[in-house]
Amino acid sequence: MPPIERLGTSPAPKGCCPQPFAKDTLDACDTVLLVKALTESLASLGWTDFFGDQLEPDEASLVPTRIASVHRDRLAGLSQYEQTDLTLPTNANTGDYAVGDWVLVEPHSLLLRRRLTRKTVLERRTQGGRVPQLAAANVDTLFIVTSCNADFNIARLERYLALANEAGTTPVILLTKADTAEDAEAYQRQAAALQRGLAVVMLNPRVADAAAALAAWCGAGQTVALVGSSGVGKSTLVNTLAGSALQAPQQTAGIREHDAKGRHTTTARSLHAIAGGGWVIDTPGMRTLHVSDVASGIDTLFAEITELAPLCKFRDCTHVHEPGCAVQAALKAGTLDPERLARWRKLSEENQGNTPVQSGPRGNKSPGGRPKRR
Ligand SMILES: Nc1nc2c(ncn2[C@@H]2O[C@H](COP(=O)(O)OP(=O)(O)OP(=O)(O)O)[C@@H](O)[C@H]2O)c(=O)[nH]1
Ligand SMILES: [Mg+2]
Ligand SMILES: [Zn+2]
Repeated sequence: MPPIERLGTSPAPKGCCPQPFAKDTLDACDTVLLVKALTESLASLGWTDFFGDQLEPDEASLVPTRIASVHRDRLAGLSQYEQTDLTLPTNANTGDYAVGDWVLVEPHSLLLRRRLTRKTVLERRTQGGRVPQLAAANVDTLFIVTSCNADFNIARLERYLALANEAGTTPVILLTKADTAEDAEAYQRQAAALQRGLAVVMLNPRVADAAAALAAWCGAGQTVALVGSSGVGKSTLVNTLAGSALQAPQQTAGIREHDAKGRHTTTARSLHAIAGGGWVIDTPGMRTLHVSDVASGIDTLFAEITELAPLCKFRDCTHVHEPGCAVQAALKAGTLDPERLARWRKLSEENQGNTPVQSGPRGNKSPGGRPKRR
């Protein structure tokens, strides 16, 4: 992995012991300045008190490191001092870590000692997969990228939104390839109607202006991640956000003309510095997105339905045939879109079907009771 220059400090030689903890060689004033400078640089990597508060007193000599890329057999990390491959603890699997994770590393051996609890985690279930796959961790904003062409699919965008809501990240829809569409505004209108207060940004990832259009969500200490189908322009946008400092651009490739499908050019997740501050995570294009354990994410997405449910006569109303159903009443009154209700029903049912049922102490079953992995 090439050095990331924006960190400002020249990387220490591999395995070199970081110095912030050798305080006895400095006077008190130097120590305060040094600790302040290091904290600022850690903060620019996305470190906050949320992670600092997790450190135990005997962990002061370990180096906080952010996972920069995850491969099948190797993990790369980024600290204030260097970028380096990390040594995994025995029996650990690279699949246990997500790009964006904070871990504590031994300075000499580069042994990964412990992962810190995540503030947010994006995970998805693959078809038939028992354990959800980790997409990215500690992400502040999820850029859901789609194009103004055959890739644009409302039901799929709603799945991404449910995932982002559940993960606690702010979703923003990015619409690319407006230059190839006849009526790009129609795509923008449809996207904006998907969730209350949802930001939708139309941009061309190939031009430098794209960075300015996203400045509100980027900046020092912020982490954004890009998700979406193959070929929508995620890696092109990473290269534009990284700007001229980028030494090894992400590979990009044209799409198939006849159906606008991409070629799955990106195959691993990776973290990149944004020229104006902050970090962006590139991810491989997803073919399908199955939902599981995202009940509250669905509630936020379909707020107009969620809000009506308590007004129904029966607490367990299915909003299909029950008397006194506020949802059916809204449908009849024309204040609720029947297509939204149909998609809410389909997504909720799929989510319930995929969410493990937990048995309580008396054998009571409660859906969605699985404790969240963080
Ligand atoms: N005309 C036009 N082309 C674009 C735009 N955005 C991206 N492209 C092109 O779309 C193609 C695919 O872009 P990539 O950045 O490789 O797409 P990706 O989302 O990273 O794809 P995967 O890595 O396969 O998931 C490239 O040829 C880009 O130049 C746009 O707004 N307009
Ligand atoms: Mg890509
Ligand atoms: Zn009802």
